[in-house]
Amino acid sequence: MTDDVKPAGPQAAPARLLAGELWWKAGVVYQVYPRSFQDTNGDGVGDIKGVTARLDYLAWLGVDALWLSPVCRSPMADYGYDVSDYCDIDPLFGTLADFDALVAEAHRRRLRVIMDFVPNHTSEEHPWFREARASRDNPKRDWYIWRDPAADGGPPNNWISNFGGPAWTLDPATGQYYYHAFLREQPDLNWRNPQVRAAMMDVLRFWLDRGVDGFRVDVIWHLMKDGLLRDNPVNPDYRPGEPEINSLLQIHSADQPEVMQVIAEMRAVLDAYDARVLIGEIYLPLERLVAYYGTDLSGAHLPFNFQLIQTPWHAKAVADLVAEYEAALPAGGWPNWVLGNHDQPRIAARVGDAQGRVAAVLLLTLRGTPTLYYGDEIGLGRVPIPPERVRDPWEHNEPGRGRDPERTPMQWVPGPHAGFSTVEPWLPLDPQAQTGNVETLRDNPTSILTLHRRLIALRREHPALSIGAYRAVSVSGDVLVYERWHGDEVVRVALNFGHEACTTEVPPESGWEVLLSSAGGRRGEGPQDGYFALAGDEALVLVRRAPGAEG
Ligand code: TEU
Ligand code: CA
Repeated sequence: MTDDVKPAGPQAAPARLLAGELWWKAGVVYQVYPRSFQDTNGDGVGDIKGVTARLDYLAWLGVDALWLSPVCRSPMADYGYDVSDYCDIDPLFGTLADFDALVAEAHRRRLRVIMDFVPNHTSEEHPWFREARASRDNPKRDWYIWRDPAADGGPPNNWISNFGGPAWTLDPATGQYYYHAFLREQPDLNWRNPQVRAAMMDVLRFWLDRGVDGFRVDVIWHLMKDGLLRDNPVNPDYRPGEPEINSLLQIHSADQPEVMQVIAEMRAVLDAYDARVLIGEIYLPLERLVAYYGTDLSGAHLPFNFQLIQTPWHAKAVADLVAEYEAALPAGGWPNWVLGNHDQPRIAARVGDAQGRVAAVLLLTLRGTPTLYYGDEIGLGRVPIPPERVRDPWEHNEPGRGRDPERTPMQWVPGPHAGFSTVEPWLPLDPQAQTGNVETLRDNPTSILTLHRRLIALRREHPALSIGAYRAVSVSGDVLVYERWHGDEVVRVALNFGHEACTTEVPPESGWEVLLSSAGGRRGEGPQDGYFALAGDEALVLVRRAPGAEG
């Protein structure tokens, strides 16, 4: 058997449009940060036509859905997470027609499109907020969260912005403060107001009617705040150097029980359409996270599970995490796993290039929907950002917290600007772009890109990996072992989180063989005296074939 992976056009990919909700259960989601995927008009910023131009690549890679970070109209104070019109595309990214073409072209390739929905706050330039701030008795005033100053003239309570500094800004003209969980340019909507809810449900329908396959809902756990806006208590475990937001326990500013009702309303809107998905962005501890599946699964289909981002990179810690997560899931709740996104240091930067391969095997073999962050499949690491090129406002507020290093342009070819643009891009390219790019890596049988493509293909070939059950096997030293099974097929995964070579034992039944090694090669290899060798930083995917079965 050989390990060759030949590039193939989308026509060579097996059918991937799965019936009903299976598409988001068995499929792989790929996050595109549109500013950084592909520029087509030479302004150094990625655009929608660029995403469309790269759909063949996504089909070749084998993913099932793309999630697009925000492309709606925005003054870009937070790079699209500050929306000034929910029903239009920002001219920087293109037009509604470009968007429709993207959806049509994606669907033609059997790729689903998931939009980013940012309902917690608007831009300060949204017409709703312009009206709201016009006067205290404006009909839209109550669409946002306004309060009189405290007795000393300061903010109404002690809440802190997620980007540092106060979460309240005084509007001098009307003499009241408005609340913003993020930038002052991102006023929070008042989700207790039924008109706000109705308007936002209409936004969902607007995009559903255009054919989008689902939403990733930004900071969904933030939508409802304490009705009395009580002070948050001080965090006794806060250590200097952490983001300022961690100095308070966010018990009153987010994660209120009333939010479940809002999410159920969103779900009801989606459920009136066929097989659309609702994904919630939620940074909460496990026991709170799983509440977002909702009573009788009336909540988010997939409350994003960021636990792998927050757990130390050790076999035992990851084993414990998987066990806790599997145990915490509600009956019928479908798991999901995330290794990185546009807010988090890249996986290769966190664990190194060698363990980055182990991480890819983990992400794509655990039970649950994986979300892959663009660029991780070519091994992008932390890209250095010179001070004069900083873009993220968080970096200006709290130096060191900036998210630019994980938002740099995708690298397509070894040529100028890595094929991302014809001009200098909005953020610098990885200095290693000449070697770390799609064209260079795609025909290399041992590249990180080939590893991703093979893992995604394996999930399609082996239902044990995409929809099979999960069973923990062992954790000993640096090696974590688990199994996935479906029908009579058993797939076993052994991950070496250490740099030293070791071995992993398989049960005495015959028929074990290697399906994939993170290092490439070894396919079809059997055990030696009941053991498989594991190199340092190597992960193996094994399969047990019934004796006599063809491989
Ligand atoms: O992020 C929410 C959010 O909580 C993160 O910024 C978080 O504070 C941090 O990254 C956790 O380590 C979402 C978007 O993903 C982000 O890009 C936006 O800036 C933010 O909401 C505001 O819309
Ligand atoms: Ca552009």
